[in-house]
Amino acid sequence: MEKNKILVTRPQLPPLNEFIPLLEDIWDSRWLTNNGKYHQEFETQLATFLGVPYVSLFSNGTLALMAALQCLKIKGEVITTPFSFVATTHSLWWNGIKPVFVDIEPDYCNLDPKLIEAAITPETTAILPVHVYGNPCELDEIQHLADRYGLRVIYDAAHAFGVKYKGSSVLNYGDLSILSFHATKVFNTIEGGAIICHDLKTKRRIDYLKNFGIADETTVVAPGINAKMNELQAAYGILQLKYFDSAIDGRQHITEKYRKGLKDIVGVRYLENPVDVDYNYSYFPVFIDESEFGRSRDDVYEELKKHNIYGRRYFYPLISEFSAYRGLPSAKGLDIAFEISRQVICLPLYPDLADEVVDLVVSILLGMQEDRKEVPVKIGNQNNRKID
Ligand code: T4K
Repeated sequence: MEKNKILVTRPQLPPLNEFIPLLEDIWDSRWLTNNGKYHQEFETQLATFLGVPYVSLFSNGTLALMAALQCLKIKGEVITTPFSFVATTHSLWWNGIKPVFVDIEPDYCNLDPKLIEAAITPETTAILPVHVYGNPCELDEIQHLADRYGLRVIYDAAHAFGVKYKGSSVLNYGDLSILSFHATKVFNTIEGGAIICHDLKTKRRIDYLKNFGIADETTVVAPGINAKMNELQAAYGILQLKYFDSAIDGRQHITEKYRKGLKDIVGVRYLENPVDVDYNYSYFPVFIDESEFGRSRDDVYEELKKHNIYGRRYFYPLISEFSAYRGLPSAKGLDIAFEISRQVICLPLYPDLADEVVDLVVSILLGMQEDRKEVPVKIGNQNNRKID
């Protein structure tokens, strides 16, 4: 039963026979971590691959976020989105920064730049937007606001590995961007992450911060942390780069198949690729409009589970609903994010997902809609369902 479960994602691994010689080399060298040769090589290759100036590897995306905030000495209040994985806001909390939630726009579920200005106070120092599902935020508008108010911008680009806007990496926007290479991401190093920055001085500072602030044997220049990626993961990451493009092709194929299958189902919305964007097909969220589809998002979630298909409700509940944050004044009135979080379900998506699974998901959704059509029309329907 466990084995037959179709989960929302399945990590892509490099061929084991290619990894073993690298492991043997690491075994021979006895150099396991602390800026080893694979770490250095992976940073160089990644920068070229992504088309960015500098990459600093981390042991995960959360520590990369925390260190990015430290690097820019961010304090006070930071404007961010409630529609993300909790790590985005937790990184602020761990730095003693007050999160200020601003609602999202309904199309791509990213921070709504039109609402940012009203949330700026004398305490605001930065904006922490997220490229949710890998779809870029309104990059130019956010930068314009940041310039106008003297704010820093740190992008949580955990979902945006390989995404380009107008031919250039989205990671080139803002002051810093962070990536996650967690097992569930389009590009994984088992666990892992990175900060992308624009100049060598900043990279040096980031590199100190991820290694206890150590500059040399007798000098500690900052209260750093331990957030280094080890040699095994760096070697694994170098191998993964070779397979990224084919993985994206596989994801694109599955995404297009879903879109084709779902296009005529009323009340099921999916995202098209944004204009001017080379997308990475990292997630396939669908949004269930209960009043049109006749069944709720949770009905869909449960129905899929009956067929051993485990979608995930990323991101439900909102971060602003969790106990640590719900007392904040900005946790209220996030109407669009609230609505979207009740509609969204991410369907299984990974490069080698079988076409038959997509067909099954589509037929389950079609079947649910058919069932709805058979519901007799009642006057004053308690569920407020629209009957075609
Ligand atoms: N910012 C954003 C916007 C993020 O989305 C994340 C992480 C971060 C920051 C922080 O980056 P990291 O510190 O994680 O590098 C998962 C991931 O753990 C998390 O990395 C990710 N976002 C988040 C969106 O998803 P869960 O709690 O959903 O993970 P889990 O264990 O339930 O796994 C999800 C699915 O993947 C399951 O169906 C099982 C499958 N899976 C999972 C693992 C770990 C596998 O098939 N193999 C595996 O090895 O959080």
